Amino acid sequence: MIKKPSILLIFALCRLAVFSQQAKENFALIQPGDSEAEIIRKAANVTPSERQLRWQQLELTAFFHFGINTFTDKEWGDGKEDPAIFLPTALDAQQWVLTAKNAGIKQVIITAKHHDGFCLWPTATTHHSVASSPWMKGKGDVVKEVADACRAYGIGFGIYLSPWDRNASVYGTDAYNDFFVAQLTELLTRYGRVDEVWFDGANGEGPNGKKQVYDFERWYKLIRNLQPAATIAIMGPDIRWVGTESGYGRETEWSVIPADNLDPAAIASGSQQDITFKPEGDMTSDDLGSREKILKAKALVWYPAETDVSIRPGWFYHAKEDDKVKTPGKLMDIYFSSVGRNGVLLLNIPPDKRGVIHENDIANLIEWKKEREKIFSVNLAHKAFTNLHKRDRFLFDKNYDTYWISRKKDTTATILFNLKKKKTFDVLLLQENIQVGQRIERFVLEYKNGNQWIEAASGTTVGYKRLIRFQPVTAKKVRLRILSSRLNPTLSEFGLYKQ
Ligand code: FUL
Ligand code: CA
Repeated sequence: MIKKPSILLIFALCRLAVFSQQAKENFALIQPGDSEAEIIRKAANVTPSERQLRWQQLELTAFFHFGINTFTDKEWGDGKEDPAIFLPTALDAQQWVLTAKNAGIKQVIITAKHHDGFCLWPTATTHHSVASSPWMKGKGDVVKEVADACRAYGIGFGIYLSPWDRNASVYGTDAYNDFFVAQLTELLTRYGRVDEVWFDGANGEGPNGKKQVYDFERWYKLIRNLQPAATIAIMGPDIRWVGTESGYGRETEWSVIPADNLDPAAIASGSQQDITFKPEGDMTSDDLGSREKILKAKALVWYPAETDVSIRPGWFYHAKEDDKVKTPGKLMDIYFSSVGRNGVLLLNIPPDKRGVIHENDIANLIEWKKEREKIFSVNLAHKAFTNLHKRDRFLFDKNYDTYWISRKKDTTATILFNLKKKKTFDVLLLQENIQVGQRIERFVLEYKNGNQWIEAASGTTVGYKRLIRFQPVTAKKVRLRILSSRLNPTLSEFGLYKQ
């Protein structure tokens, strides 16, 4: 007679299956005796968690900074504002989300509460909210309007909830952590799926101001529990601030960087992606993840860069900045320097006092989108003959999941592209498959002129996406030389374009 397997045995088998699937992790511990080669091998095998991968592939996301500051014409409110001044005359969150969508943006984040403490949703935690305003006779909910519009248009939805709160009377006491948890709980349970939670590190209290110890760990656990797919950004475990608010990321941008506070005991309880702490260490210098840095590390994490910038000088809308909206050319430059440097762009588009996005912003966004489409619609290398045999078609199939990978022992590679005829191009696109790991350390693009190979462009890291602009080149034979890589490199896509 066949004995029924015990529940315990089934449970044990299930766990085994889960663990074997999780061979890929978004962290690695470095042991004291690890050789240089072993550390490099570990770094090359760190990969994004599912939520980090989804977020990276969005490429373009938007912020909507809107709130009491929109009506006081300020950037930072002091929390003493009268909710009676919050009175948008024609608020239309569908217009906001559609504006973003028409610009090619895939996810938006609403400032549910900025530093002034004014809540854009009718919270039970404070009277300092839209419920106390004349807008819709106190029956309105901006967060809901945005969430509903996102769902209607198939756009990701995220919330910004400022830890620093200049209105809450409990700020500076233990009770504030309960207050914050109550606010988060409302936001994470009332509006359906939340894709990103953005915690700002800003605090202007100064040396004599209120001191608040944030119970981040409790907040992270709550988010993982209520919205497991949401990435937690900036003061959080999943996404790192690139380090400036200019829109320009690093030339060399590693998504795998040291995290010296990664605790082996915490890791034993699960993978880093579900461990609820923010990696610590140097996050703003020029070099975060070079060999020199990782060789000194105690642990490594996948902690990718988000590049936030406003389409206007300020984060909130000011009529006096209507003629200072970033031009399509400037937005393009930012695109190449954020998305094109292994980052995700978080572009702020602040709605005005009417509660709509101003026509100047819309015009520039649409033009920017058109110009992007013009550049990237035709890959001039498409179906070029290469020296890669069968795997070459993966480079041009517009499918990120299919990729070329060099032989296991190769940490350099030369890929020859024989274009069908002479073409003129001035933009290079490279994408590594980060589901395998970020590996490429140095590359050069060359073209053949007579008998000579001449450099057109060169760079260091690639990561999820690398874009480089260069002087126009006309050639039939082109080659990409990967000069250095951590283990064998991959390429999901290769592109040559003309601006
Ligand atoms: C900063 C804040 O102080 C600004 O007001 C804005 O929200 C920006 C995105 O982050 O830290
Ligand atoms: Ca591909």
